[in-house]
Amino acid sequence: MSDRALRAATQVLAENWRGTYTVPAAGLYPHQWSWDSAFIAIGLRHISPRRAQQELDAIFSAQWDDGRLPQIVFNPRLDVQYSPGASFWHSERIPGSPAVPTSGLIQPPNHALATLLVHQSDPETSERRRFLSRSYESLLGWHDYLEQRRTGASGLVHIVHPWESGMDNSPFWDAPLAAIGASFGSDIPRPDLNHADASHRPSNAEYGKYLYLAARYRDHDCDDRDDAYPFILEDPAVHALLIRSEWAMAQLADLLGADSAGHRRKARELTDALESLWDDELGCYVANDVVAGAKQRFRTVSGLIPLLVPDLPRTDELLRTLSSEHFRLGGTALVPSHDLTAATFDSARYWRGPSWFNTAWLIAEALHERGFSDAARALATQMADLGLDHDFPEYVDPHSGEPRGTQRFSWTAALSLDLYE
Ligand code: 9YW
Repeated sequence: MSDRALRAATQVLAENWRGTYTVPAAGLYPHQWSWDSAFIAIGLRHISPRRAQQELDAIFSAQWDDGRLPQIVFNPRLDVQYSPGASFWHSERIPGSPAVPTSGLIQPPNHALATLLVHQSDPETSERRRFLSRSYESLLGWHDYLEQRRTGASGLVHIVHPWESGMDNSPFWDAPLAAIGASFGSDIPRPDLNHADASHRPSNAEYGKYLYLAARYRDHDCDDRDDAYPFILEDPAVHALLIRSEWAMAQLADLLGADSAGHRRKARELTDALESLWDDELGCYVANDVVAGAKQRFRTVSGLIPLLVPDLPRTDELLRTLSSEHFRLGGTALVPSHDLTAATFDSARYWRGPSWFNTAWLIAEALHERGFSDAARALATQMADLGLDHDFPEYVDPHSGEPRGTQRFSWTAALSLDLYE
């Protein structure tokens, strides 16, 4: 990689480092986010394996007694800068919460995958710090939580809030949110709008529903036992990342001399369950609304991420969809978060069209592993160029490549380091 690119990305990660973890972006996201940290660690391992381990240690040390890894670990001193913060969740009042203030929700399970990659980058430091054995114990609890408390009769893991998908305002959530009559009310704090253009962010109506659901989940002590809870969704990317992480668990178990057969068995069972989210007409996986019993039939990048799953029966169809007019791989900036031809597509607004760097990295990885090295390299080069040219944006307009959201965004910088290997 060029010295300039290395220096620029390293600088962003240094600015956003808070001693034991990295914030996603200094103004907009001033706390630690769970799946961000895993992506950030994947990049950090190239400049400091020790810091990459600390990044994951910090999220593991906020684990709840039931095994969940929280969506956000708050810095309580910055409560007014982000909503909803520590004073909304009051996690200290919830049984089984950790010593540090956190959100009660979760984010997609990319942590075992990150742990494996971080360990492999410097096994000696990892051994000295007992990183692998400590992380493996936390990850066992995390996957148990997902596979026991968050998996229904379908065998698919489910989320209880759009934030848990990591793709907050995806069209997948439109109908399920519309079906919820209640909202949080009109007095909705939006400190995010001090840092990003309102037309790039979710709407106030969406935020009303987000806060309503978060308050309801919190008021039931985040115990996953609210029978009439109105938002239970099965999402292809969340499920695919769990499968991929279960395969990573098998490798971690082998490295530790533990039993790996159970992990492989689970990974295969989870892969079988994924088939029920396949939509033949759309040529991708879709989300399922468990409450309404209705598929959410949209093409989104979430429905392509199963490409990362080993031995996936739908690989050829997914590759066709990725190259089709709907996502135009190679003919547009990165991979759009939503179908370019859909009426619901919006090139600027968050997860309804813009291209994100974490999902591009996941797709590039999948292409690389499947032997499409040219396509993988082209995507990687695009990621690196767009990152450097636009000061590491949060996301970009898929048509123009123009930056959207905030800038100096940590996973954009971190993952660009990974691609220059
Ligand atoms: C928010 C931190 C997070 C990401 C999510 C992204 C966004 C938080 O930012 O959610 O306030 O909307 O959607 O994937 O983890 O970078």
